[in-house]
This record gives sequence, C-alpha cells and structure tokens, in this order.
Amino acid sequence: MGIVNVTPDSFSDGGAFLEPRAAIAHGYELVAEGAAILDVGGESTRPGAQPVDETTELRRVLPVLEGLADSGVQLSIDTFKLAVAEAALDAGATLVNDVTALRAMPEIAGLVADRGAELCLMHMLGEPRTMQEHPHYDEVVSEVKAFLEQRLAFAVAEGVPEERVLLDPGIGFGKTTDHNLQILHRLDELVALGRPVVIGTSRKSFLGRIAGRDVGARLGGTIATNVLALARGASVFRVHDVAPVADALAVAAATLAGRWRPTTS
Ligand code: HH2
Repeated sequence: MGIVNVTPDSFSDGGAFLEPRAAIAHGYELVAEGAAILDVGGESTRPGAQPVDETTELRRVLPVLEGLADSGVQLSIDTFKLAVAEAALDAGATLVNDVTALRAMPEIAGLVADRGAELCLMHMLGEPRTMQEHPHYDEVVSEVKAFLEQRLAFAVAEGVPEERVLLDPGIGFGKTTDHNLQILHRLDELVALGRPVVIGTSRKSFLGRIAGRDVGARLGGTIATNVLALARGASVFRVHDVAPVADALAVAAATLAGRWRPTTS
C-alpha cells in the first residue's frame, strides 16, 4: 500500500504533493514501483496535527482520486469523515481506511456496507492532537487486540461483511517506542483474529529513536519492521517508499517459503 499524502503538514512528506498534479504523478510512480493499493489522504494524523474541515479535505483528495481512477490499482481513502468517504467511493475508491475505527463517524459502516467496499479499522489511543502525551496501557497487545475485536464486531453488526474488514494496530498512534515494539513482536496474536492485518511503520519516529535517524533516513528501519511483520503474518504494508520495501518483501517471502518461481503475467 503506497501512501499519497495530499497535505501541507504530513510528518514526512507534508507539502510535497499538495498540488493535485504532483500527487497524481506520485501515485503513478508508486504503482510503477509495485504498489497494489494507493492510500490517499487529505488530513495529517501526525502527533499534534490540527483538524482539517470537510471542504478542505474534499478539495484535496477528490481531484487526486479522479486522476488515479485509471491507475489499475485499488484506491483507498484515508479519512474518518462520512462525507469524504462517500465522495471518495463515488470517485472510485473501494477501501475506506478509518484511523478512528468508526468511532468518529459510525455511519461510515453503513456506507461501506451499502457500497460493498472494504474497511480498514485502526487502533488509536486518544486523538492525534494529544495521543503521544504519556500513552499508558496495562498490557498493550491484549488491549489493542480487544479493541480491534470489538470494532470488528461493531462493523459486522452494522452490516459490513467480516470478509471485507482489515485490521491495523496503529503503530505510533498513542504508543511509546516499547508499545510499538511489543505489538510488532507479538503481531501473530493480532493475525489470529482472522482478518488481514495492515501495518504502518513507514518513517515513523520510533524507528528514528532506535537508529538515531531523522525522518528522511528511516528506510532501513522501515524495511526491518515490514519484513518482520510479514514473517509474523501481516498482509498489507503501508509505506512511502514502495520500491525498496516491495523488493525486501518479495525476497523475504521467497526466503520464508524456501522457494521462488517467476510470475508469468
Ligand atoms: N499511519 C498514518 C496515517 N494513516 N492508516 C493506517 N491504517 N495505518 C497507519 O499506520 C497510518 C494510517 C500516518 O502516516 P502518514 O500518512 O505518512 O502521516 P500523516 O498522518 O502525518 O499524513
């Protein structure tokens, strides 16, 4: 899953793709690099981010989704607003990536159900503005697991078929470095919920803390965590740098299998 941030303030690439033309070109580049999904977002959820109104968010993401409609890959909308999700589905998106897991706008469940779309439910402790101020859990993995289980049950009760739901532990969303590492270390416990697990470590600050790297130099940490997440059963890898991560995942998958066959298509 390649990230297309149409924002002025995303933590690693804010402002780089705010122009629709630049964002669309970037999306096509990520597809050429091997992305199977493009996740388009118009609101940063980095720690301390200020909320964006619906009109602004729509103005950012709609032209980009429209411009990527013929890209040949699945389009995902990274939003927790009903109107943005609805317009994005109209424009060709088939996956709603809701970092609030339907807590901000539960009506998104009905929309996804009606449209036969897919839904990604992510764990976050608190809200972006304050989530990194002393996050606390008694036991992070079981609490994240119980949350995802509960949100999955809610989505299903609202009519979303279980087969259309993906789950994400929300790396960096109200979590210390050790919380993130515990989740990655025991990711198989979340995979055991039976739904595809999405993992988003790309360029995040805990990688910089461990390796002593600024945001522009965290590719090594991004690759390490994604490869290990693959080994523990994750299915979708949300990244900024598609080509190197796709290479790493292909080689890691072949190594884990102990065999490789070239694809014929
Ligand atoms: N991380 C970010 C945003 N959306 N969605 C899911 N499902 N999982 C994630 O880990 C995740 C996400 C934050 O990364 P980014 O989009 O690069 O930054 P920003 O929120 O500053 O735009």
